[in-house]
Amino acid sequence: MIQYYPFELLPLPYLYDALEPHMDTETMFYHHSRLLKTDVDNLNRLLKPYPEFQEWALERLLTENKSLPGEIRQGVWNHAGGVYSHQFFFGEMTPNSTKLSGKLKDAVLLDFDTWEAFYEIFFETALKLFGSGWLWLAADQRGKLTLISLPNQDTPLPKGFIPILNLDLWEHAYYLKHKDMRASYIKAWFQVVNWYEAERRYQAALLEIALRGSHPS
Ligand code: MN3
Repeated sequence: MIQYYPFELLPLPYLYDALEPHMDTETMFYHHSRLLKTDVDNLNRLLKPYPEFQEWALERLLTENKSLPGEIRQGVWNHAGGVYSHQFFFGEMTPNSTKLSGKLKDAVLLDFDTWEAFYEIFFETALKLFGSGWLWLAADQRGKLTLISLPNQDTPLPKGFIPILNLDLWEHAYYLKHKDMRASYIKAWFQVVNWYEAERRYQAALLEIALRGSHPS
């Protein structure tokens, strides 16, 4: 879904308590209804005096961020990044049991050798990210999977990567339930990843890469 100003707080695709016991109700409630809402409101506030940029889709505000006026560039980067990253994150979790499958499974095995090796490197990279930020699993221009650690609300979009999964590693994402034990949060997140959604995203990424290839910009 392509989104434009004024941006809205989109509902979660499940109830706040649906991911229990892995993702607790209180964290999901505050994370969505307060933290994401704040990013939505701040992004709208920044763009309100700039009708010319209200026509830009959410992703364009990130991919072409450097073209924005200096006085709103960093703020839009932060809050559009927050809106994009959180919608993406909330959209990739499910109370249902799913399994890595399809083309994404083939790519994981090709690029990381085994599921166990993928899990371990993902886990260790997420654990090591210093401070607040996100770990992204993304496809590069050739469809190869790569892990990208980024600080704050930064996204890998401006460098042409196509995100497949992202893990919120800000303390607000886990502190209420897991306190300072980031490792137990990462394990819990793996229990609720929607691998069917990840496969859908990866297939869409492959299509986008094929289209880019046939229409070089
Ligand atoms: Mn967050």
